[in-house]
Amino acid sequence: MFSQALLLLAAALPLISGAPAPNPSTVQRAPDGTAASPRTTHTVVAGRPGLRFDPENIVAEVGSIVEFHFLPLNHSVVEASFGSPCQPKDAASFFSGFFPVPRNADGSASQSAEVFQIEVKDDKPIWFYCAQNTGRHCQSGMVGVVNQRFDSGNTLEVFRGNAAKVQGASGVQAVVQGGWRGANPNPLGGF
Ligand SMILES: *[C@@H]1O[C@H](CO)[C@@H](O)[C@H](O)[C@H]1NC(C)=O
Ligand SMILES: [Cu+2]
Repeated sequence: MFSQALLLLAAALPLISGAPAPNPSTVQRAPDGTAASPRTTHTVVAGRPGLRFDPENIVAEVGSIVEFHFLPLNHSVVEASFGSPCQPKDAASFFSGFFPVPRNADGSASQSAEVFQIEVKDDKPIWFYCAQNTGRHCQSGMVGVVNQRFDSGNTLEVFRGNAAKVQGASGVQAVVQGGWRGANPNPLGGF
């Protein structure tokens, strides 16, 4: 009962103060006092079709998981800032490491036995790119975003356009960080 009252209060406060009401996913995520809220997993496939993430413009509620699956040949995902498309946002930016995946001899779909997961910790946009420099994946458009602000000029198309203008190499992090890399819990995910 106490936490329910708290939730109602939290929902009402912004109305009193004149600030925008919280979006439903923020309210939904408030602690319910009994168990953690179930998490939604959003699957993103790196390398389909070609040098792209699919989907590449993801809407994911706070608290949900974005799970990257990797196709041939050798992709990765790194967090960037909007203003600097092919470089890590900062020292703490997530980095999946590279996922070398051979093509199946018969041409059928193959994907890495491992995935990389990040948690959506707040409702700010999360810009990301593939740091494979062989073939200049970021500069070729292998970029994406979680929770783009659709009322802002900072769109995925502008980000991709700026990535295409990057002259130098893409940046990587020294170590896998900022997420979880491990055995694919959903081998058919995204297919
Ligand atoms: C995958 O790409 C990374 C970065 O370019 C490279 O260091 C690594 O050797 C590649 N792995 C394979 C098996 O090609
Ligand atoms: Cu790539």
